[in-house]
Amino acid sequence: MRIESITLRELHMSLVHFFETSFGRVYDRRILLVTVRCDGVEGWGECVSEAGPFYSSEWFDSAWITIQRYLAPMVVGQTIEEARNVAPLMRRVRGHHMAKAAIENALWDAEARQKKQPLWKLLGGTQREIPCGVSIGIQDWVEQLLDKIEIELSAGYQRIKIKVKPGWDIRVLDAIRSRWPEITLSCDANSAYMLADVDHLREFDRYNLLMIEQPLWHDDIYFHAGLQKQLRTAICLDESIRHARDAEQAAETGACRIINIKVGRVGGFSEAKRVHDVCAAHKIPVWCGGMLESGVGRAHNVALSTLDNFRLPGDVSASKRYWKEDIIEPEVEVTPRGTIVIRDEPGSGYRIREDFIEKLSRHKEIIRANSQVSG
Ligand code: OSB
Ligand code: MG
Repeated sequence: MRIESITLRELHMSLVHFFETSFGRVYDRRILLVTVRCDGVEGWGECVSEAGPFYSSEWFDSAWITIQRYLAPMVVGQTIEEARNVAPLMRRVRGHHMAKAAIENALWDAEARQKKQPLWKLLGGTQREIPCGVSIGIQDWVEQLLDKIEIELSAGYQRIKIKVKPGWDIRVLDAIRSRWPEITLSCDANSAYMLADVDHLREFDRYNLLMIEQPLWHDDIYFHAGLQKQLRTAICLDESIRHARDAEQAAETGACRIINIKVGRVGGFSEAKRVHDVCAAHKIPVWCGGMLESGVGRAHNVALSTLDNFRLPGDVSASKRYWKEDIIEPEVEVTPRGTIVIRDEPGSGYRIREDFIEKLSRHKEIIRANSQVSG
């Protein structure tokens, strides 16, 4: 595959409902789309960095400029055998996983289209229907949250995950369990607690949770291992798993019993597959996390979720939960059984609505061969 050019686009899309985590509330998203052109075929990827450096140190502008100044010049004009061979070309840049993933994933998309194969097969997936859960943000009132849970349960979702933080946790879990003693329920702290909160965190054990996600620091594994020994509830790591070696370390230290894989966080499909394989070897089930993606990233999450160790419902849910109108066709839909049925068309299985994307675009930049790597 000869990489002829990389196009960056910035789109603005309003969320149907605001989304609040322990680090803040968002109403809309700046979507960064990456298009690669190889041998006349286009592949699409989405950079999942958020508008600000809160979930991770990467954010929209840092990703854009890192791709423009460093990553794109390292790969444009190069010829690679397969999409997974692009990661070594970008290795000199440290970190910036979400920026790298957008390029690598766009190349996987292009490779699948070139080979007229579904992306999920190219990735090595086996599951033809994937289980879905939802992630519900912090609300203004508990009643509002209960109403939302009711809606998602009626839609068929197999697992409800709520965001928690000090002051929005025990009282909320209590209200949910009083109404629904049996549903599959988890919570995500996005690093809102400290080791000194261990007694408080032990109260979570009363609610029969499937897991508690990332209770402590975003970059910690060691202290999570200490915490896991003191909790009955399984810890799931999200933020602190940046690559396969982190997953290995988490498994060996007993820092968690479950891992959430976000393809952007680990730097692309090839590393996501390695994290998946390390977890499988250690009998740690994984599930696919979400970053409020547009259809482009969502379709990639769907494809990744077909790998066989994705054994728990992911945060991969229907387009309409996020957007009035998505940029792919058909939109991602969830069955009344709370699953997504995998599509068999070549590529991601979803058509990119280029006209609509053009209408939503605020900025566009094309990087072609001969541009120099700065610095
Ligand atoms: O921690 O999983 C997270 C969204 C933004 C940043 C971090 C997280 C999330 C979600 C949303 O939980 C999952 C989704 O896309 O629905
Ligand atoms: Mg999380």
